[in-house]
Amino acid sequence: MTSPWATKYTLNDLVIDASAPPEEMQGLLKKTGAIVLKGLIKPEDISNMMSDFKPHLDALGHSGAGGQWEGSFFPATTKKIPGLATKSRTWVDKVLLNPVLGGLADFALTRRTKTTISQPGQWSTCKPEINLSGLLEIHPGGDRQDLHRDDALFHQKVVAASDWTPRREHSIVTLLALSKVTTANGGTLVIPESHLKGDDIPPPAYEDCLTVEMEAGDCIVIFGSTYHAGGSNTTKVDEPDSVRTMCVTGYKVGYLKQEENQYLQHDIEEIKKLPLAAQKILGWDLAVPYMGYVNWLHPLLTLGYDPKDVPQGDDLFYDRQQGSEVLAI
Ligand SMILES: O=C(O)CCC(=O)C(=O)O
Ligand SMILES: [Fe+2]
Repeated sequence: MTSPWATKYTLNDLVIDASAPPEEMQGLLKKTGAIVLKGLIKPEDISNMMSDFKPHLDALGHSGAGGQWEGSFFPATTKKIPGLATKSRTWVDKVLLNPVLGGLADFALTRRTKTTISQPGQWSTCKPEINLSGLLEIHPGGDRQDLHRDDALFHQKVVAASDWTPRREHSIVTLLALSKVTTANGGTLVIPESHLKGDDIPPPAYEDCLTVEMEAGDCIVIFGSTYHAGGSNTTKVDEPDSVRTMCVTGYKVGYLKQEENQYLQHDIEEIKKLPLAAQKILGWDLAVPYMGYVNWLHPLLTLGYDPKDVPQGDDLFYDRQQGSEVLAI
């Protein structure tokens, strides 16, 4: 019997040029639940990031030493580095503030609702923010992860649907290749269209997956409700392309808790040095209306901003622009 998770897609069907129009990317993502952006990040930016991450990777010692993780979700041979925002300015400028990734996060995760808190019927727009950031480097011998939907973190149950509709996703995750990514070195396993299949049927199996192979600079974008897993690294130590280095950047709906707690992860003095747009998407922003205030006021004030440059009063609850053209999403 054919698996209900079996897909008609091949890897090539998920691939789209990183310079394609946003509507095309969104259309493909809605249909498949996962897309591969070809050539998103330039080679010199990849090599700058690798130089920034090298001391952190070296500090972890020999791969396979284990000790970084107890349990099965990440294999012991996976080297993991957290908190990229204060480890690589290139990551901040080219990945965190990447307009293509930011645009896809906005598309899937912005929430806009007519609310009544202090005034009747006002539009409030809540922008996405970072869910997690990290380097995931799978070394030889690493076993594949369990297949999962990242949105399970948010206690989400997926209901089957024939088409994708707004508000289905609670998060999206992006995995940027910093090395060549192959089937042998642990390419991500993904099940196209699994985002439209419900939790009322038995979960999928590895046979239902495609393996995503990429060149450095390519990036896979996966909806929070799409089944996926890191692959097994079946290569031998020192074989060519035996180390799979990927940078994970996840986004979530602004009013949900972050998977990687940015406020405790980073040295606040380092956060103060980042551009405003980076500070906001990392979480030093309000999820309008009024989620995440400090001292009843806007959290950006904790980074030393002048109160006159920061929203206050009713701007903490409602959009200043209350146009009727605003769509509820
Ligand atoms: O490493 C990968 O390819 C996927 C990682 C992943 O899905 C996760 O850590 O949630
Ligand atoms: Fe995942």
